[in-house]
Amino acid sequence: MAKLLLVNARIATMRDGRCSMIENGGLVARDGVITSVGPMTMLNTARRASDVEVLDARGALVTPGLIDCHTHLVYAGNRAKEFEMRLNGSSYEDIARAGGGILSTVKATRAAGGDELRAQSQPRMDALMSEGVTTVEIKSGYGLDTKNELKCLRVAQSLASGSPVRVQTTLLGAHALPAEYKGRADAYVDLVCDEMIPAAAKQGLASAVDAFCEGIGFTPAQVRRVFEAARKHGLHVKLHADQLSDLGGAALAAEFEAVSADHLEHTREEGVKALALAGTTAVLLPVAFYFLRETRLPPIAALREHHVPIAIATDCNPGTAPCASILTAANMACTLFRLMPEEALAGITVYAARALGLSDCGTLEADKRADFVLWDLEDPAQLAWQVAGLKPREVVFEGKRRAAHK
Ligand code: DI6
Ligand code: FE
Repeated sequence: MAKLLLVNARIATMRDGRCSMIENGGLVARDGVITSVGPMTMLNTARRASDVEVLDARGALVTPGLIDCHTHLVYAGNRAKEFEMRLNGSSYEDIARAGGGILSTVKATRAAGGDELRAQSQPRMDALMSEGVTTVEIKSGYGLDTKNELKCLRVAQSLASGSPVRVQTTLLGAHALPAEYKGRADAYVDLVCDEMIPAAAKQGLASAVDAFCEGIGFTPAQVRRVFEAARKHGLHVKLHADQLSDLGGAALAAEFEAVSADHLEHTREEGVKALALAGTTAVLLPVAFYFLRETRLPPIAALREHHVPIAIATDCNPGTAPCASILTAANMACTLFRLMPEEALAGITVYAARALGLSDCGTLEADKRADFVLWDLEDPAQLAWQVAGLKPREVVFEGKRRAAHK
């Protein structure tokens, strides 16, 4: 059995969302799973057996592996032209209604073969991993027909093969209405429910289903049908809810016991209460807020008051968040949404795991995966304080050491 012994570490376990540190701590992992964590004096540090690898942290700060729980990082092309259009005064919604936006990425993504799509997506995955990300959620949503949605999910899964990172895939067939279904949104929703969801479930290509509930996306009634189909196939649900307008998305997600409701800028207190009752995690996406220069803040005070767990993610996508940096998202969660650094760090570890319905990662405790990151930092708050440019000393994936990307 492979055993790893981490010694001389300052460990922020993130248990209960807290940054409280174990000074002079250590951790024992066996076969990729943590068996104990605590002060060095309490650990069984017997290291005579030849199969024990000792990792001397030399006083490094150690956090759980970071988790990006909301990305659309598999896509082809870029949207720099639309960025220029917006700088000249068009709105994101105007561009979408004129057939640009998501649909322009759909065109490029459909045209790309699987290898090409993988080659274009890989650098975004590498960028996340270089910051200490050990688990990434990736959504489809730029294929918008069965063949291309499944292609995107396969490419997403392939980014994890030959790599230590864990990928969780989500089918987002109900992201936008493809041009060939113009005026026939319900027929497209039939395709999502009757073909895409069953195929993705059968082929093991997705563990969750998401939808874009919005004026420029799908109505609550259509989302409901998508969720019913997901439920029938035993998949988790999550929702792009109340990003640009309040269609009651948070309450709808809660009604289906969604693992997460994401964005939430326009969610009102009833929606927050519904999330709390359902145990749904709120995922906040400050990079999209920044990039669209939004002004309406998500209901942070109400989320805190009702004890809704808050996760933070990049939303990495070409239209509203061309950003493959989880630490930038954590920083913006503090600067733009006024989260405390401890909340931001919990948002990219323990609560990000919860937003994915994962109970085996996100904290450093016995029985969790031995995914952790060594940082040459004094204070864990520095992870959210620094604006760009922070890299870990080393990342350990399931108890296996891997030198950090430079
Ligand atoms: N909300 C978003 O912020 C992204 N998708 C979504 O449903 C934007 C996707 C894009 O513009 O390409
Ligand atoms: Fe998104």
